[in-house]
Amino acid sequence: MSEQKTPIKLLVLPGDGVGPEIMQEANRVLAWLEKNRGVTFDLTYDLVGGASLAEYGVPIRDEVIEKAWASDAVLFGSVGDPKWTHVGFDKRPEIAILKLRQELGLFANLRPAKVFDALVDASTLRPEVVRGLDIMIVRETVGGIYFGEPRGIETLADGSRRGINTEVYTTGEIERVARVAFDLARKRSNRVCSVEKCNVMESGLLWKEVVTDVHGREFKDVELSHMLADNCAMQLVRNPRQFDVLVTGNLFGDLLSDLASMLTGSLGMLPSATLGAVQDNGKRPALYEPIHGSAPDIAGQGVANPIAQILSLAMLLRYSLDMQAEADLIEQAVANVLASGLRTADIMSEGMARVGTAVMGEAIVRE
Ligand code: GGG
Repeated sequence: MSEQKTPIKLLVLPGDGVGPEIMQEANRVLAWLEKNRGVTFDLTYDLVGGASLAEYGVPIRDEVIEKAWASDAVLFGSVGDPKWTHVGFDKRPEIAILKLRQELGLFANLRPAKVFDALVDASTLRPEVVRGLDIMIVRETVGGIYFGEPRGIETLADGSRRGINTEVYTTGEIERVARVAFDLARKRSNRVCSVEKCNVMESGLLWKEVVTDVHGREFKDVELSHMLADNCAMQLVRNPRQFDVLVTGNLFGDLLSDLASMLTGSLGMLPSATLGAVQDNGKRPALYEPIHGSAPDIAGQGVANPIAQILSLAMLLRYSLDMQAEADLIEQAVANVLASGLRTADIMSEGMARVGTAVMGEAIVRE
């Protein structure tokens, strides 16, 4: 990286639970980059989720959305706090991330599931099934059943209640996320598997049709296959290395990526990038966050795994700033630290050295 003059504007939103602890470790990496790679960050911090509810009475303020638009990228921690479980839906901490995705139009959530050599034994599957696993799940994030109307809980004439959510996808929403998946596949092993439930869902039928059309029109060089979501869950556990890029809707992507995380050893290992459309000014809104939530059961104990947060920063460097060498350095540092035997509790195995959040973060920076 050559000497860079204009500071890179990052909005940093640590959130709830373990969010602030793991963000501190990503901060160490940012400080290292400033010191050693001639880059300057202009960091703005703000509250989201339960932390924002406690201070401002809302999970996210409009001002935070505006700050996100004004930034080069958003680095997000995690949201969720059991204290706010019994409030109305619009007062849940999780609304913060859903609203950020919606307002910034962040429609493509890239969730890589990669097995580090040192962690093959930490996987829930046998080492020979997961060694070298490297898949990319592309999850649609602003449509589908999370946002479709009608939705709500209504009381029926007999006094019983009915909860409603609706799965809705338009051709445009499917086309743009399919393009992201095909583009990514071209830079990888050139294979896309599109996942839906077209045997029982109209939206799944349209999903399959539209992905097939986009493929036929623009990406004939990429190998395309289709799979039902239930079969995909089974295949991910049976033989995950058959996949390269998976593209799917909001709900299936959420479920399948959590499943895939266990193939890598822990939910604490998986980073993500959520990308929007390139704007007229050439900027592309983007948010980077671990796929895991706030883990309130271990918050404040200094034991959370900071790797997903640090790898999310590596994705930010790669996708928003085109700092490929620096992203590679971070990923290699994580691999080396794991190879040296350091483990947080979630990836601990016999004979390894158990460490807390800060020691893991420091070791990655030192490496
Ligand atoms: N870092 C991810 C996070 O905080 N997740 C909490 C959550 O509930 N997210 C909903 C979603 O990813 O759709």
